[in-house]
Amino acid sequence: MSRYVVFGGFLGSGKTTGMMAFADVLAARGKKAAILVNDLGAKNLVDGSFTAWKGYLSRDITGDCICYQTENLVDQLRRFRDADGADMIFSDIPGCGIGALDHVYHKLNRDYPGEFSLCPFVAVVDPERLRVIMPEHADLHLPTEMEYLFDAQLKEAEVILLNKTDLLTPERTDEVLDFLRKGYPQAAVFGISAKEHTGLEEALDYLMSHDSSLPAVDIGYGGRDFMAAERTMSWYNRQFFVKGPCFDGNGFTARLMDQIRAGLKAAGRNVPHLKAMGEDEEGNILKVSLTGVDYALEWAEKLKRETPSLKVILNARAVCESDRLDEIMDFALRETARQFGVKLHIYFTECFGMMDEGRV
Ligand SMILES: Nc1nc2c(ncn2[C@@H]2O[C@H](COP(=O)(O)OP(=O)(O)OP(=O)(O)O)[C@@H](O)[C@H]2O)c(=O)[nH]1
Ligand SMILES: [Mg+2]
Repeated sequence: MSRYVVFGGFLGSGKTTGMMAFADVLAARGKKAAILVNDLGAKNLVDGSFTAWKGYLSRDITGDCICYQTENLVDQLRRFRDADGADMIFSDIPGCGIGALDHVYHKLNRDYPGEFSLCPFVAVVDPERLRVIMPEHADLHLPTEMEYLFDAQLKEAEVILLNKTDLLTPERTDEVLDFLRKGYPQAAVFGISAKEHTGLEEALDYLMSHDSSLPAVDIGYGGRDFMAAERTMSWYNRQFFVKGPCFDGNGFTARLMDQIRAGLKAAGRNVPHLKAMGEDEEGNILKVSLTGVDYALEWAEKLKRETPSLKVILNARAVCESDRLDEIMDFALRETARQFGVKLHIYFTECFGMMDEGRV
C-alpha cells in the first residue's frame, strides 16, 4: 500500500520545494516518491511544469482544490500506486486553502477504507510570514483577514514543518519552534530547509512511521472569517511566447516581475506568490519567485545564455481585485516587451477573484 501525505501551508511557504526535497531523500533510500501538484485554475501551472522538468514522477490536478475532486484524486493516487509503484505520494493544496484534513483525509478514510495509508497531515510554514501572528505582529502589508488562514492552517496540522530555517540564526529558529510548539501543541514540529536539505531525515522518519490520527478539528471552514480572507485574493495564470532578436530571458523575466511589483505597490496591493518559468528553444529553463512586493526575486533556475525565443508561464496569487490585477499584469507584460523590443504571442490567460460572481 502506498503512503499518502497532504502538504498544506500558505502561499510561498515551500510546499513544492519541500515535496521535491523529500522525494530526493526517499530516492536516496531506494524508495519511489510521486508528487501530485494541485492548484486552482485550468492549466499552465508553474509548479507542475517545474517538478516535471526536474524529472520527478509528477502529475497535476487542476481546476479546483483536491478537496472537491475526490474521484479524480483517487484515480491519480491509484495510478501512482498501481502503475508507477510509488511508495510515497505527496500532494499539496492551493496555498490559500484550509479544510483538507476533513475534505481529503476523512473522506478517503470513510469512502475508500484501507486503500491508502495516510501520513500525519502537514502544514508547511515560512518563518517570515509567521511573524504576522507571532507576538511581534509584523506588518507585512497583508490584509488582517489573512491572519485567520495562517492560524487555521496550523490548527489543522498534525505535523508542522518550519521551513526556510537556512534564513534564520539558530537562536531565532529555536524561538520560532518554541512559538509553534506552545501555540499548536497538537502538532509535532520540525525545523527544515527544503532548499539546503536540512532537517529532512528526521521529519521524513516521523511521517513514514506515524499514521494520521484523523483528528476532528473545527477551524471554522466556510464561516465568516474564512470567506473574508478568501475574498481578498485573486489568481492569475498566463502562458505566452516571446520572440525577439536574441534577448536576455532572465533579464526580461526579472523586469516583468519588477513591473508587476511596481504596479501592485502603486495600487497598495500585494502578491504572496508571483512565479514564472521560462523555457528556451533548447529546453533550458529559468524559474523565479517573488513572495511579496517587499522582497527580492528568488531564482531556482537561470538561463545560461541569451535566446531568440522564450515560452513563459506566469502565475500570480495576489491580494488584489481580479480586474485590477488583470490590468496590472497586462500593462507590465506589454511594457516589458516594448522595453526589450520583443514580440509577444499570448496563448492563455485566466484571472479570477476567489469569490468573484459567476466564476462557478
Ligand atoms: N531560503 C529558502 N527558500 C526556500 C526554501 N523552500 C522554498 N524556498 C523558496 O520559497 C519560494 C516559494 O517556494 P515554493 O516551494 O514554490 O512554495 P509553495 O508553498 O509551493 O508556493 P505555492 O504553491 O504558490 O503556494 C521559492 O522561491 C523557493 O525557492 C527554503 O528552505 N529556504
Ligand atoms: Mg507550490
